[in-house]
Amino acid sequence: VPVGILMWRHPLKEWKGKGTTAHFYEILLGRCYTYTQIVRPELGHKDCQKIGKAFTTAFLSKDPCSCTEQDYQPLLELTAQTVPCNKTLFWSKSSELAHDYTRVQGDLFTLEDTLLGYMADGLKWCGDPRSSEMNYQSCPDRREDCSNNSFSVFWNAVSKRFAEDACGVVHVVLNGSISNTFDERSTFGRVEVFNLRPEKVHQLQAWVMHDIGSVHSDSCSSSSVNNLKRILKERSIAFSCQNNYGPIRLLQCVKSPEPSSCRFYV
Ligand code: N1C
Repeated sequence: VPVGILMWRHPLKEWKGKGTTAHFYEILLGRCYTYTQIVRPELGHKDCQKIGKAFTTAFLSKDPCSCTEQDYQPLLELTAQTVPCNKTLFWSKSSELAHDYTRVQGDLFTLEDTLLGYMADGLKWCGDPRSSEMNYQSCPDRREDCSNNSFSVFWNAVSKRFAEDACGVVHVVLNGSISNTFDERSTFGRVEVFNLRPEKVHQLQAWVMHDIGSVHSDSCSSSSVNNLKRILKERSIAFSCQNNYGPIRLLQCVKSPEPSSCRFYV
């Protein structure tokens, strides 16, 4: 028998989206150790080997288009983490700004400032039912292939838990330079808002930030933000909103010190 035939394997299915991030498992483990040993040494007891295994077990050898939140349950249990009340920061279409802010305001947590969010941030992953390996060639695209794909389902599950765990006054950074400042189809609008627990979340405080120099397109009084206000009212959670919240504005200005809109700070 020609050697070539013995070595033949099922080709992995081709999807429209980019494949698993190269060195996915090593990055995952490295980030787990960085987080639990250096960023938050109080979590030094977490077992990163076990966490890494639970992560890959959730999606390997499975159809990446029929993923369920249940698949990630063991991983969620191993990465349980308490965020203090009043310290949760959500964001929507404002990832960079929100993370810039938690970097200087170290007591606030976005999901990426918790262990599991930190590990998965920016990575892509999927498996294949006919192989025990990751598919580095392609993964399902949320729009063009399927919405129940391995990473969309993951972000839904962890965002849900993050919101369920929140307590006290919680915050959200929204992008006022796009038309849909509050987008009901975003993870924040679809998952997080509906999983806040009214019995322990007293208020949601929104900060609507405008890009420096952009035309003022949406603000606290816009219809999309009013929609958020209405949803929260129905859920008995108080709402407050501030345009261009000073401390975050200052960070925008540091990154873009020229425009006249920043002169106030100089
Ligand atoms: O859909 P979004 O924003 O409103 O999601 C943001 C919202 C945050 O409050 C987070 O807690 O949902 C959580 N979240 C993440 O933390 C996260 N990290 C990376 C949701 N999605 C996250 N990603 C990836 O960004 C993921 O691939 C998802 O599809 C995008 C969502 O970004 P968005 O539309 O700006």
